[in-house]
Amino acid sequence: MKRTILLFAGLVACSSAQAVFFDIEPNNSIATASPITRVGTGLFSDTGLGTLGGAGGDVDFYSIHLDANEVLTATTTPLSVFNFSPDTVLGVFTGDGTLQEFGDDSGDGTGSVVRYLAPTADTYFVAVSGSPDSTFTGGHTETGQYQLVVGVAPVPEPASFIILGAGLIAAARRRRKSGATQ
Ligand SMILES: [Ca+2]
Ligand SMILES: [Ca+2]
Repeated sequence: MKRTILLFAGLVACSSAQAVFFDIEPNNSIATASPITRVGTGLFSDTGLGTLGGAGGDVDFYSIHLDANEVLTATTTPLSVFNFSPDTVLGVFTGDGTLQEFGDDSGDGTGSVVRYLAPTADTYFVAVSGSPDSTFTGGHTETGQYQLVVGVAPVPEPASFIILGAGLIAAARRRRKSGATQ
């Protein structure tokens, strides 16, 4: 019985940080962004399959909530021709439409990476478009399927390091003391 409960708890812990999000058209603007829904708080990762559709000019916006001091990392991998097509660009926007981060080619292909540190708790927007559409307004002819992976991690505050450090020192002292009495 105990093992069943532990297994169930483990499954809940695993599933709480994972889901799948979708490229739901129309999502060519912040106002119509497809949602990436976080479950719980803290560490999070999620993946979705998106398509730059039509004859080009498609842009896909995704919304995600970030707390203050959380780092968002997003990557696209071209799938129609692995690593090369569609040639993507990636952006992170605040709700007022201001582009905060931009990425084009990363690594050995034409997929993209962006990293962003959220200054305040808010809804932010990850945008995927085709190269060379650096304004995310559809100025490109790229088409095809891509994988979008999104990860979120809180940045530890300096105070946490101090508390953690103090805890480790205290634990080491306790261990040394108990070792001395044996
Ligand atoms: Ca779209
Ligand atoms: Ca690119």
